[in-house]
Amino acid sequence: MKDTQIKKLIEAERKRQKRVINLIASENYVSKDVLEALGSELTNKYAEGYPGARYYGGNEVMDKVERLAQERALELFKLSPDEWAVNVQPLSGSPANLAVYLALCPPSRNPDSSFQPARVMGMTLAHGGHLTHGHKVSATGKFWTQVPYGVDEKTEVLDYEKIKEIATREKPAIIVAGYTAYPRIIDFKKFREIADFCGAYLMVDMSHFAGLVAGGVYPSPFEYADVVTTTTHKTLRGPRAAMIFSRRDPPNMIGRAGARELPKKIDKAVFPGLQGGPHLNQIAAVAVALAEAARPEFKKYTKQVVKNAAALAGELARLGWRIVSGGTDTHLLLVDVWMNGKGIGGKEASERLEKAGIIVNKNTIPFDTRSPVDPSGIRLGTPAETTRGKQEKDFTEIAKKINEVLRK
Ligand code: DSN
Repeated sequence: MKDTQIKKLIEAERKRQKRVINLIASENYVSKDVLEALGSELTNKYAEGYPGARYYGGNEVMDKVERLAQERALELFKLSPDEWAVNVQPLSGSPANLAVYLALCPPSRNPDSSFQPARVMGMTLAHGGHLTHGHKVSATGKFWTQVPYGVDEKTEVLDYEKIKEIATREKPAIIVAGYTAYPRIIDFKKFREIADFCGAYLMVDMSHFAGLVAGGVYPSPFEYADVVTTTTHKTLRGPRAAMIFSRRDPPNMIGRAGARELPKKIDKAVFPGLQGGPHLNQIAAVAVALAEAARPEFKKYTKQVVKNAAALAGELARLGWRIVSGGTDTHLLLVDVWMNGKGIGGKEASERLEKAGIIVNKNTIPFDTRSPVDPSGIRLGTPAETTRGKQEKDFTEIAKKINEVLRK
């Protein structure tokens, strides 16, 4: 590289990544093949539109790239192309979620031409939901009205009766399940029943656990959801990008006007609704990651990710730290480091850990009494360090080191 300034910065970041223990639950380390696809000449091409229907010439190769990514995505999650479609163009998770709301329940206008926002039922940010599940600071909370739900105060897990009660009362157009800081398995069947009961679409945002679904260590949402969104760079271990899967015949749409229209609506919402030219280098890198995730080694990897998270949670609990919901079934855990004033704040915890070479993020815990800028918790995840070969015994050691640093 001739640009020495950027070259130095890339080198510095490469070294930083090597030096630290990375426990950011949403990060991972991609393969050389993924990097090669990302850094390829595919970045030079405009391909607005979809395979076979582009607005620019010269797209015969790009069509093949995009179709291959679509085929691999459906195959990885064991989906028949007769039942499911997938859009691989979203640049990342936030635009993917926005595209779904735009497609399924666009804001309408009142007679006085003011906006009439539809209702999106999503988990509140403080309990583990994502900004794009309707939080007021996100466009999704400005053009849609969030119907918030959360976890039970005592158990810190989802209370499906309560969720049903809220959905029945508020009648949202979409119910979103799948979160950024929820360490437990989600009962998608129960969500389907609730969605059917109140006539809502069921959208699952599996960004965090997509890799675990692919590896067979987390239940697949596809049997129950109408739409599934996912980023591709977390447990799935691909480049930063996203995908939207949509059912050709959503159960509560069969026979109704608009049935079989869902994938078309999603495609239109992504392009031209929200985005311009797709990033085909990124889509090619997604295709590479999808093929990698279909290999037996990836299954082993995801098993280890979950075992490692259990080992980390178990040892931290043994050392006296409160783990939100009492543990984890996934790749992540939330540690209550504040413990009602007996411990330290999440901000201080993450800063101290960073100084000791352990990278985490501060995180609210359900019913947090502190603020999001200095919450009561930290979120820890095992995907990145498992990619580097760490096992349970290593995570037990990491837990000990975390304990030392936090108790100083
Ligand atoms: N920022 C991601 C996470 O860390 O979970 C979600 O978008």
